[in-house]
Amino acid sequence: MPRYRITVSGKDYDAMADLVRKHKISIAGHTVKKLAKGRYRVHAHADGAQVRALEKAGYKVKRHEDVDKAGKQRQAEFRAASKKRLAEGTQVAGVGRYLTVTEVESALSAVAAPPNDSFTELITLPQKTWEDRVCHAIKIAKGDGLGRPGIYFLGGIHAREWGSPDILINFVEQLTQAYRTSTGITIGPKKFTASQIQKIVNEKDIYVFPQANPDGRHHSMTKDPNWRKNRRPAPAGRTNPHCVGVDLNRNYDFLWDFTKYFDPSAPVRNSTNPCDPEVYIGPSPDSEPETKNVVWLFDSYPNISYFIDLHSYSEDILYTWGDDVDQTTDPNMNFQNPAYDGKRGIANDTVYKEYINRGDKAAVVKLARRMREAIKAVRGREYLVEQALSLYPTAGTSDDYAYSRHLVGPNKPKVYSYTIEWGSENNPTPFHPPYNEMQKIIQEITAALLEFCVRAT
Ligand code: 0X9
Ligand code: ZN
Repeated sequence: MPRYRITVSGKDYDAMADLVRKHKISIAGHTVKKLAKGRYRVHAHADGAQVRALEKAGYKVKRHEDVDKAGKQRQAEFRAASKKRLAEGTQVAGVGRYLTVTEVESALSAVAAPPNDSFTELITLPQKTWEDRVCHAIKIAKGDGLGRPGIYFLGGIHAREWGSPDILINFVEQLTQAYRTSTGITIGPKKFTASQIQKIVNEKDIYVFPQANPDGRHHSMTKDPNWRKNRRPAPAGRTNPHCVGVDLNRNYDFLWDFTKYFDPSAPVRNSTNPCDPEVYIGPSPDSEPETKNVVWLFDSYPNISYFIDLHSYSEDILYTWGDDVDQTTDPNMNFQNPAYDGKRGIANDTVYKEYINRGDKAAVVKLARRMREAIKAVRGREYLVEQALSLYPTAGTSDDYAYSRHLVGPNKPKVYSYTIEWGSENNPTPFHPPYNEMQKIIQEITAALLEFCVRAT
């Protein structure tokens, strides 16, 4: 049965929460838009029967493209651009279409090779993926020494969000070239001076892990365009193709066992069912090789104090927390306090809210606004700076895990954390927009990341 991208609006918080807890709808874009008179609107994927059931239940539903058909169209464009390139003999990565999984890896190796090798290091991640792929990250830094802040950018966790690795490859290519040649970087009207670029590389350690889920991304680019999870084999006896894989952004060790920590009526976007096509949390926290690789970088480079995970879509810059509404007044009301088990995750109640230190909140929001301004300067797109929670709480995500590390483990540094959801909900196939639009997104997010590197101290 065809599945559609839909815009669905409901009359109040409970109606929206029911989309997840009662109707089991796959929410797509992150942001829930607040409309007039208490109504809310969100993007989702649903088949015809689900659309009819929602309409019957009183929701307003607008149907957009058939997601599989439109996704196949993107794949076809990608194949056609590859053929054309081959025929023309152009092997330059990044020209005219998304990079393949292999090209992301080779582009990263090229950036780390001479003439950049005196200020870069290619890092081989310790865990091979389920399909036996080896992943790499890059460290960009000239010199070393105590007190250098580490900044960690991650991409490619969700398979269908094709553009995050492309953004990060563009970022490392631009940064290393400008540093090596002592030049500035101009992105549309936005300018970074040569001296700003020198300072980033001479005074900070930049870690970039562009493609953390290569198996999933390859599957999405060549088979099922809407694939989100990794490719962990299905449990024995399960033949439904959706029983393959874990949602890596539900697998981190932060409130992972959501059934224990959340209110049973909270609309948590997590599932214990391996056959859930979207948000299966995995058999145990940090069970996946891809998750372990992300965590390994935090453990191996303890000066990392900033983290941004790139996702799509919605044009948002999200900051911690994602499990409940932030509060800055009661430090005892926190994710580690068992007195609140079974009570978390209802956005419009006062029973539980997640504690964040007031100074930290001010600092994360300030930097998020800097990124927002950089994005806007490129071509006017206005990203929203928001708490990650939205209406739907989550557990086991990278941003919350990264910021929680210093609260859980002794001697772990504090990591200010973000998720950027690039790309507009008005793009067709917004998880992987047509490449001419993606090129513009690459520019604006590169500007945001450079601005972040300038400002994060
Ligand atoms: O749900 C997610 O994993 C992210 N959205 S996406 O559409 N790319 O899947 C958002 C994660 C935001 N962070 C938290 N909720 N903590
Ligand atoms: Zn995502």
